[in-house]
Amino acid sequence: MSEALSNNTAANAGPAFVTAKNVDISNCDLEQVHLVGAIQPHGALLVLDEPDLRIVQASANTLDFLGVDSALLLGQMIDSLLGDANTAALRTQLAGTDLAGILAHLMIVGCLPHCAGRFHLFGNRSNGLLLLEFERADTLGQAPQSELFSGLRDALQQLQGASSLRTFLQLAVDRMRTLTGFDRVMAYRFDEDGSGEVVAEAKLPGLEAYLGLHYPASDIPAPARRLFKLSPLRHLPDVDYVPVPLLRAPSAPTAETPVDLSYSFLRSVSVMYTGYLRNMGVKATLVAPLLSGGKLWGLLSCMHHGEPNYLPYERRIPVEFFAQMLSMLMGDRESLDHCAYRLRLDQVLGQLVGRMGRAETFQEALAVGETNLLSAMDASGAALIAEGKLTVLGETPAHAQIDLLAGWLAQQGALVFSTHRLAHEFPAAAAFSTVASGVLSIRLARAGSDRVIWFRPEVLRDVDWAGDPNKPVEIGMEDHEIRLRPRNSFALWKETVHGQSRPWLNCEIDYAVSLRQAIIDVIVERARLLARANAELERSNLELDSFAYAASHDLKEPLRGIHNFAEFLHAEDGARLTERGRQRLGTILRLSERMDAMLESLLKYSRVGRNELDLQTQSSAALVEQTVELIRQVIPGQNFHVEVQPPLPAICCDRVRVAMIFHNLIVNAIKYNDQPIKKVQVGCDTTVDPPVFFVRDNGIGIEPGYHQLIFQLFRRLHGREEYGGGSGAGLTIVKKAIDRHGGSIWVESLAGEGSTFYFTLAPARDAVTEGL
Ligand code: BLA
Repeated sequence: MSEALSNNTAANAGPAFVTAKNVDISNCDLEQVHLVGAIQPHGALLVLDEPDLRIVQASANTLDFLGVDSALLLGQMIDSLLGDANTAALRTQLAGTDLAGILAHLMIVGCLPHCAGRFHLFGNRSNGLLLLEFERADTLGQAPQSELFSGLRDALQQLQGASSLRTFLQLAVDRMRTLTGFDRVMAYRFDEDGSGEVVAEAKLPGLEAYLGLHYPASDIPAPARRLFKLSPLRHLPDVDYVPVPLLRAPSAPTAETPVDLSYSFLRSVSVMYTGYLRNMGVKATLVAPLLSGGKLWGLLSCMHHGEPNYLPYERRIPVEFFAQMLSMLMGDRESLDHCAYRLRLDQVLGQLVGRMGRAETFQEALAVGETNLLSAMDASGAALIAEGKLTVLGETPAHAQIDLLAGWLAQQGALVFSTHRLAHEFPAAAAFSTVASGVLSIRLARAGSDRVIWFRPEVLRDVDWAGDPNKPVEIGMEDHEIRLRPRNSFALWKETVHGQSRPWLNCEIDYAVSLRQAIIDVIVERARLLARANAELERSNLELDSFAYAASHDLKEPLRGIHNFAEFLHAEDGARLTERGRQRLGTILRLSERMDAMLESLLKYSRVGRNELDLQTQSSAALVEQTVELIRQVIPGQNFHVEVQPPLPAICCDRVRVAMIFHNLIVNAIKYNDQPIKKVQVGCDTTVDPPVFFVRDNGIGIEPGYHQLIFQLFRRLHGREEYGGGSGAGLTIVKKAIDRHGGSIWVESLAGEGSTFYFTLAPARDAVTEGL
């Protein structure tokens, strides 16, 4: 026997055998099942060199199977086995076929020099070697072709008409059982974690049902899964077979790697698998992968319990064809199942997009009203986090918990994130797993935590395992060596699964992605419109400023004329006027002076808007200090005290305009003040972004009803001569200078209790349009 041989007797050792000395449960995954160096006995295998077709390896059963002892075949050309005619036909076949990545049916050979039968000949090329597999051609017991095809056609029609995936799979297993004659046929679906569940079953009455049972991922290790992708059908006709070793020419180096049997149909299987099958009372198997959308969705697994069951090639062909047809129909069927739901979600998406176009804000469109984030979506709650504000719908975790989750989601970085086992990935979520074991979330901005999150509650689920999933193997003593064996007991093992919700469907994730795109389109469009409106506003402001400048500048000259001539009149002819006339002349003079002061203010106001800002970083403390110094010089004699509260930050601003802002606010604080000692405090809250400056006084205060009016041009709250007069433009100019920096100004005050003016010199941080 070959060293690499794997069989069911414990005496064998080699790379295919797993012992407890080098194993934990994960090393089933390491077993090189494709390098097993042996085949099952229902065929024969030769390994040839090309191009001369010399036999370098032969399975030990060629005498029984093909009439020539394998020892005699080794080193010979293939003609010695096949005869000239067959060899010539084979060469023609080989010349026209690429045999890499496939086991192709090459031809039927008969009239061999040493043997009477007819054989199917299959071929595969790998690592520079040609593998030829022989299986007996069977002419007995075949159904006529027409019967076979009409059976398949009926099956196809029924499957297409199936109303759900469940009925589809039931039809599939029923039909598969008729086609194969196996005692039991199961549809087995893989879960994301590699474990699986029997989701449909057709069986002989009286056999124990496996329907609904779950099997752990380790029952079908990775090497076995890999092979599913390579061959459309796997067959083990007799679980108790004696493996047939592959023999090499005596001259072959013994250290040579065993030939790769990944594509071989006859390959001998792992003892772990046969051990497992025996434990299940299985005598023969046939397994076909089920693919959906190109991914391994599950298996069609056929088992025979009473006796071995060999399906010759002629009968396997329709089975293989049927299994591939099922895979093709599966993808359609799965998406069809959710068709109505998908349609409803599409409708809601359309409505939400429409509403976002009309509503003030997208938050309002998504969270208020009959159609909202929760409509149609199979979720129990939703949260919308936008511009730092949280809005919730339905059943959700507490606000602080949502904040915590949003922070974690932001770290994950994905545009779309979904899980139906949140606490497994984010342990802190265990605290709210009853409401949110399932989470689907879309990110709305590149930075920041703006996002939509849908929640699904925990669903406690009972899983029926076929035996304890945590102990898929048993350790036994054989030949004084400890060996792993597939577990013996398939006793029902019930487990209640915690911390999981229903999984999210593809159509739900698609919907979330589309909604995300729609929200982002709306945000971008809004930002674009806002930018355009701002640009227009800026232009019209500039025009207005130019107009104000021109008007006030041009009006000043005629006004000066009026004032001068009135003064001349007063100086030269004043004595001749009546008392009333003199008084009227005095009024003309006063009014023209006032108008001049107003025009001057208007000029200043327009200047604030017209010229570019000269932005430079400077110390606001120094700026305030110089301003206060200046004020001391222009209003001497007043009893006032300005207290500057540190720290005042360094700021990037236009020095002249900001000095003017502080100047106006501090002068107002002294002017509108009837206290014996006029106190002014200047300071800044630097803990917020942007920092907020304030100028506080103990003056006369402003009634709340006037808090907006005071910023309007030439708006005065007192008599013209009260509180030192003035044109009533100071605060308007201050506001304009602040607006130009992108900041804002507001006042807190009550009549008689002093006022505090607050202002910023930069725009408020806007999280939504930031970095989409
Ligand atoms: C292979 N195990 C397999 C295969 C299936 C299963 C379908 C592939 C069979 C093939 O390729 O022909 C398991 N079959 C199932 C299950 C169901 C079914 C779960 O019908 C459920 C209804 N197997 C074990 C344990 C081990 C193990 C405990 O159960 C090892 C620790 C190993 N299984 C194992 C190995 C193979 C395998 C090594 C590969 C066999 C081979 O192709 O050589």
